Amino acid sequence: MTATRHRAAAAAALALGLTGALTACGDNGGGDGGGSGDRPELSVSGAYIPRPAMADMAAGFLTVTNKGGGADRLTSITTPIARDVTLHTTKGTRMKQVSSLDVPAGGRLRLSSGGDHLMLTKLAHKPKVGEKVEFTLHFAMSDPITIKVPVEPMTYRPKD
Ligand SMILES: [Cu+2]
Repeated sequence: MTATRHRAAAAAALALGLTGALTACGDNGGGDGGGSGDRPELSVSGAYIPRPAMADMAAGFLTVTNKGGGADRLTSITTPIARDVTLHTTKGTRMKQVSSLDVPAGGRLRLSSGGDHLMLTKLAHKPKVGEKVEFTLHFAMSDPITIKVPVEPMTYRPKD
């Protein structure tokens, strides 16, 4: 049972190209012990929600920076203010819902006005300027990260 499970996990890790995860299984007697060199190291900055025009839908923007040597993916976001949060990419003027967004190793995932974004629907209430909304970001590899996201005026643009 355990061996089967382990093999399944190893196969899954292989399929994803996660050699670091395999080393962590400890079967190969490798000497370097893994370290953090091939793992993602994430932080979140610049998050905000523009005050929505409508009562039932809002957008969200933020940046996830990855200082680690391993890639990760943002897979979902949960928040008390919305029953549904979806991830959208924007190509030109077309918006498409996706199941995850890449956070490249040594790079960042930037969600910004006019680009990729979060869509909050089924709102518990309409967010007000000055309010802080809790977001929990879920990733394929890393532990969840919880942040407080300020609601900003519709015209707000981040400085960078
Ligand atoms: Cu959208």
